[in-house]
Amino acid sequence: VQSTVLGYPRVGTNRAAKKATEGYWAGKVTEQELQDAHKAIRKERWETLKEAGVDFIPSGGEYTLYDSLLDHSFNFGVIPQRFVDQKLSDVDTYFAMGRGHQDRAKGIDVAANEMGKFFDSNYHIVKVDHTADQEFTLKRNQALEEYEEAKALGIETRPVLFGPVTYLSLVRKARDAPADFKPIALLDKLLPIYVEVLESLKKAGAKEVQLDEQILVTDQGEALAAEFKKAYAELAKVGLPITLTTAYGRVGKSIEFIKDLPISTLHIDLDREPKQLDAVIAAIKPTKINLELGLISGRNIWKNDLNASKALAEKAVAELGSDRVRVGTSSSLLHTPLTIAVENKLTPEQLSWLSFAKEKAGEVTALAAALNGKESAAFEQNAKDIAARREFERTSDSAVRDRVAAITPEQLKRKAEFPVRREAQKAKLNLPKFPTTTIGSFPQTKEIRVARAKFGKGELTKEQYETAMEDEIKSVVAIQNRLGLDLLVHGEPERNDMVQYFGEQLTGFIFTQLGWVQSYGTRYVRPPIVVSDVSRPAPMTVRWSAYAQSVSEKPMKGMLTGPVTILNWSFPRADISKEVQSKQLALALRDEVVDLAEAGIRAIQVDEPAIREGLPLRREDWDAYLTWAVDSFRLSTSGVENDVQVHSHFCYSDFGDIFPHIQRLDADVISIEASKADLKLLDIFKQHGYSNEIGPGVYDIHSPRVPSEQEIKDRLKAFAEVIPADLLIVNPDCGLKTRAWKETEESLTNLVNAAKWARENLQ
Ligand code: THG
Ligand code: ZN
Repeated sequence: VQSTVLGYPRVGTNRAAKKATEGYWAGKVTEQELQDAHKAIRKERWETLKEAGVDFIPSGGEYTLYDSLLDHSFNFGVIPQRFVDQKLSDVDTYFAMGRGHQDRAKGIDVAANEMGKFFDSNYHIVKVDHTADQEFTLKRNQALEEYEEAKALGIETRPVLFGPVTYLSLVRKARDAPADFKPIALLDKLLPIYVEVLESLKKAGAKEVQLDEQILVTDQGEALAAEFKKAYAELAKVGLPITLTTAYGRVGKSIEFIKDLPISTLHIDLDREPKQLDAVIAAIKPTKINLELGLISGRNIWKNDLNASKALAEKAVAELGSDRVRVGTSSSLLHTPLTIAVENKLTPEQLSWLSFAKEKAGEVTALAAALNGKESAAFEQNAKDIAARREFERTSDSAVRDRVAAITPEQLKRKAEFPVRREAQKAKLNLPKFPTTTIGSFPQTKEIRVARAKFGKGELTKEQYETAMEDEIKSVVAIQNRLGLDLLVHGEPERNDMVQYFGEQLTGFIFTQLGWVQSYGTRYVRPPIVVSDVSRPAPMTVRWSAYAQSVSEKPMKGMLTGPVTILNWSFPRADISKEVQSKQLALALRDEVVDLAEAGIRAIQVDEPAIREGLPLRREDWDAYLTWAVDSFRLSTSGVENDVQVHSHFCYSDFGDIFPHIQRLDADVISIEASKADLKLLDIFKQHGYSNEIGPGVYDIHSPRVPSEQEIKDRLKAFAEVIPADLLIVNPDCGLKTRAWKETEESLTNLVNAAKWARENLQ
């Protein structure tokens, strides 16, 4: 039984990748130094996996300077004309495609390709535009280059690429392409590039290639049988054994055609979907296909129960024989932090529960060794650690458990229906028509970050820090008054990450010092870890919101992160369901919402930007998820009187398919991203309608560009054609923390003027 790791974090020790790349962007690192730094990180990764004893070590298309889907497009010569026109160097063209490029002096201003969430993870891929007449050329053979780079270090690797069907399923079609064009139609043109890469790898001595076809765990994958058949028949002609990998879910019915593909090995996810093992074994048993068992989770940070994994693997060995079975990670380890070895604030007990990428590589090889009949100390230690964790899990907080068990249907409902609440809120808030507001955060200036860092290091006393934050809040309130906004916010200067901030104030979470996980490009997050039952020992935000209200005549909106988003952007515990964890969070937030209202806060926003991202990949699983996700939101917001206006905000607009569930949240006001040129959102309204108040973002905050007053008027006019004018509120499309003050003030001035115009001119 051999061992495999599908992919590994790209961050490097001490976040070397981020430092090198951002240093290059800032002009402080030369291109040669940039490339050398990344080469050193690749070496470090390969050596780590080699030392761990992994048999199949990944190389090629899973390492990247920005994003690996972007790499594939660039390598295949898919460079939209607007980037070619800038005449930048290759590496600058590549970065421009990922993050845009602006250089006023040189007259360069080109917007990035769109980003999208990678399956149901918090990682973003860059989706390059493909035209209907797209041509492909092998501009760069990255898989071969990196295979040879590893070989020169004496390390044999398994080159990785996205499979052609998943590649074409994930990229974007150009905006001006015909409506019925889908990139998958380009398959015939793309296959010769893959053949060329596979031939070069075979010639260079590669033993096999790993083609990632995660699209096979989606419903969409089921409709692609013909494309898979065609693609793999073509690729198999090269004669290089193909390992086809799936991850993030179950292959489901698609196994019926997968088993007939001319591949040598199939990889399946047994972390998320252990139940699929029997069906997959039964399907491939009569074939010659090997089975790679994705047992060590690429999605969580818990130590694997090696004995349980061994039992599953033994089942496969009994059916297929040990030559046909391999064990590995369930997905790339890109979603996990690098190593627990550098964590110095976690207790030995906590550390004994956890396993990050490096430790997971060790689990993979310990499991393989055990299956090969070799006793290892690691295996024995694992059994002890798992037993200790199970013991800990039994020490539940009975008050929290009882409270979740006692949730009643009444707790999921506001006291009255929306029309009644609306009248009560109107009387209390006294807002004009087309009320203006913002999503919550204002620019996080350097001074704010410095103050927070100093407080963290003990260089500022609690009192000094709180005074600094209060001064900032006072100033943000004054600015909003000067701009003429109607519903104010405190600006969130006291917050770091919108999930971490709440996690830190709840019991049941632990935090890493250096557990960085890539979110996109050079941006990382440190997801909190849920380790036990969650509760709120004390109010979390009331002090700041109450202060802000005390220095404002106008109503102040309280700001919270919703239960589903806190859970999605954390590492959940594995011993109880996400539903229960989400409800525990919801109860903690419910208390906060009630406390805010009692402190005189009349509007409270509970953000759920991750509710769409957490949607299961299989439609048949949607209802179960949406039921508890929507119930959790309702539980957190329904404890208040009718006159408290509940808001919610969603960052991504791709929720056409779940819009009825957004309605079911029954927030009094929602704000959503709708500022992209194509305004797909308006179609959704035309189709479904929406009965509560709504603020479709009137401009895109993700760019420093200031929208003109006319532009915002035009947008409001377009919205008013599909949404009743008296339900419309006026806001930017997301929080302003990544923006500078200058453009923020200019943009909001235009927004306020456009709203005044709307009051006069839109019925
Ligand atoms: N929080 C969390 N997840 C998220 C977002 C978030 N996922 C989706 C989206 N927002 C991702 N966006 C970002 C934007 C900026 C950064 C990370 C994710 C970022 N990170 C800093 C960095 O890499 O330098 C580190 C920030 C820190 O010190 O904590 O800028 O808002 N959980
Ligand atoms: Zn947002």
